[in-house]
Parts: sequence; C-alpha cells; structure tokens
Amino acid sequence: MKGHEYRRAGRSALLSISVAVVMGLAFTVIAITSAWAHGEKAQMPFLRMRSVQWYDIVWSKAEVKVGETVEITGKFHLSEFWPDSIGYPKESFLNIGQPGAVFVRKEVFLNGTFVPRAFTLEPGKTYEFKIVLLARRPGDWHVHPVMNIRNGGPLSGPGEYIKVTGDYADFTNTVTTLDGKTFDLETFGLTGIYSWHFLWMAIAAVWVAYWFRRGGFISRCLRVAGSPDVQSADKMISPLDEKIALGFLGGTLLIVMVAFTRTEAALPRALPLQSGLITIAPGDPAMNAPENVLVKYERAIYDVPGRRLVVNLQITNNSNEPVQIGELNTASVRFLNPKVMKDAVKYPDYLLAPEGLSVSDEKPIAPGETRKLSIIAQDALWDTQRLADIYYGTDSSMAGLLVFLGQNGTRHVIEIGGPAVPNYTNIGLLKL
Ligand SMILES: [Cu+2]
Repeated sequence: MKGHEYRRAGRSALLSISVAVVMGLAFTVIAITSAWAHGEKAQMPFLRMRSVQWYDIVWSKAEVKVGETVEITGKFHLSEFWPDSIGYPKESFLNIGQPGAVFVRKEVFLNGTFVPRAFTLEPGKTYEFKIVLLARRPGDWHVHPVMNIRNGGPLSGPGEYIKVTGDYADFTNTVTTLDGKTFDLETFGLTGIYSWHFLWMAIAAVWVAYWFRRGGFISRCLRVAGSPDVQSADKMISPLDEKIALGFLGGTLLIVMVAFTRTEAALPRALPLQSGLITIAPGDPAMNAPENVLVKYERAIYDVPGRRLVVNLQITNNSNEPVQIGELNTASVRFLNPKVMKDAVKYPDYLLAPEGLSVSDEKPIAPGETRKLSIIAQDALWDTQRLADIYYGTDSSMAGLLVFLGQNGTRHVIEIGGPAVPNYTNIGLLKL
C-alpha cells in the first residue's frame, strides 16, 4: 500500500467512526423523546386502534409512600381487527411503562392467573388484569399498563400520574426463597456484581493496553493489510505474545471454573430461569358472553378538516331494555357522549374527550328495534394524539370499543371496526 492509500484508508476509517458516533447520538435523542411521551404517540394509529383495547383502567392510589403498593387493574379486549403487519400475540408479556425503575412490578395477574412470564392471547377475547407495584423512588411518575407482543412491540395503555413520597433510602424489596431464606433484592448480590464487572474490566483494560502499546491498532491493521503474504503479517506476533495471549485465555477460564464451582457449593439448590408460555385461566364468562346488542359496521369516513370520524352503523337491540350509545374508546382515547355520560368520568385528561361523541339519532333504541345511525367522534385529540394519521395507513381502517348503556344500568362493550376512508372536503354527515 502506498502513502496515499494509507491516508485514504485512514480517512475512510475516520469517516466510519464519525458516522457511528452521529448515529449513536441520534438514537439517544430519539430514545429520550419517545420516553418523554412514553412512545404511544410515535406509534402508527393502526397499531394503537386495532391491537389492545384497554378499558376500565383504575390506578388504586394517586399517592403512595416508598415501600407501599399500588395496583393498576382493568380490562382489555384484544382486537378482532388485528393488523397483519404485526405479530400474532402468541408470545405476550404484561408490564408497565414508567420513567425508569421507579416502581417494582411485584405481581401480575391475568384473569386471576399469576403471570410472571409470557402467555398467549387470543384476538377477539376480553381479559381482566391486575398489576401490583411497589413504590421505589420518590417523585411524580406517569405509569401505563403495557402489553409487549413479540414482533408487535410494546402496546401502551393509558397513563396516569402516581406521586411517590418518602425517602428512597428506606426502600427494601424482600423475597423469601423456596428454602425459607429471605433476601433484599435491592442489595442482594450487589458486591458480587460490582466485583465481577471491575475484574473483567481490569482484565480487558490490561489486554487492550498490551496490544495498543505496540503502535496502536489502525497502523498495525494497515501493516497487515499492506503485507505481501500471511506469513510476513504473522511475524508481527512474537512467540512471547503468543504465550501471553494463552496465559490470558487460561487465566480467564480458570477464574470462571473456580468461581462457578464455589458458587455451586454455596448455593446447591438453584432452579434454572423459568421460561415457556403460561396458560391463562378462562376469565369471568360474562366478559366473553355473546352480546345481545348487535352492531353492523357499514362504512366510515375520516373527515380531515373537521377532525372527526363518522361511522355508519346498523344496530339491533335484542336486550330487554332500551339502550343508548355512551362512548367510543379507541387507542385509549375516550370520546364520550355527554347526553348519556352525564356523570364526570375519572380518566387521564390527555386522553379524554368529554363531549367528543354525538349520535345522529339520540333516541334510545328500544328492545327489538333495528336502527341505522351515524356516530361522530370529533375532537382536537385526533390531532394531538396523532390519530388523524389513520389515513396514512396502508389499510386505512379503524377499530374501537363502542359502549352502550341500558336504561337499567347494564353496559354492553362491543368492538366495531372496518375501513375508514379519508375525506378532505367538509361534506358533513354521510348519507344514510
Ligand atoms: Cu406516560
């Protein structure tokens, strides 16, 4: 290799490093912004409207002390309109979305089954969940239930602030093992973790320094590249180098073997990390019973200038009481019909449109009656929650939960869904 070739190789190496650094910075910035918004808004509307339909979410307390528990309970309906572009929820995991390790997820239940690991969910079914959290760090934290789905990503539910008071120094997280020993997981094994990390870092530093002091890495790499054949390149490594390298290898293996044997002797009863899918018990049969209010989705438009979704439906009331439409819940945004939902609804403000839903014919639907009507979900939340982007979807479709309220207080939660065609001119209501 000639002088200018060395320079060119050096320049391209420098360029690669700069590109890597810039990309690293860019990813860090993206990670920070999405953590700020907890990522929901960054997800495409089809992902949020047609995957996990969270509802009846309750945060048991608005304020807790360090070391106290708080529960998030609720239900979710797994959409029948599950998009093809994301993984089928064969391997799913229920977690929470929080800004760092501010709460410890102590227990999780799905239909009453303890689910510390992954499980399979079935689209079209409704599930009940409970997450028990232990407050760890003082502060005001936004906490969401989150369903992680393999090849589907984290699907976030609504978030609410929980204030944690007290002192982090008081926090303990004790568990009792099967053989009756009690540990504080907050500090258990910490000395070991630090010692092992520092040991390996020290060994690595010596290893790097040993090779680096021979003229750096790039110049040696270029010398190898410039060598006429393999034998002359190999001459750069002396017999002493080889012995030292073997010493490093042998020493490392010896450390691992000795430490492993000692740990085995100290903790003879160790269970492997538990994996595999958990079978969830069937939930309350009422949750998945066939509804006696039938809804046929006819067509929908998303009116872009009006920020509203208009859906034409045909509703048959086979129940024994008159029913009215109270709410449309999609992507955790609740569009309420103020004529039906008269009491104040306790729900995170940033996802609530208290007067967001109107119905073309508000008269209660009588038992036995079939009626065609339009629902109109209109609110600035279509924009602020970036759901208006629905018309950028490759299969421009919506899905959501329609909530009917019976005159005697019965509630019917029914998923509706289908194509939603964008409209760019203000044409008013669709013709029925
Ligand atoms: Cu949040």
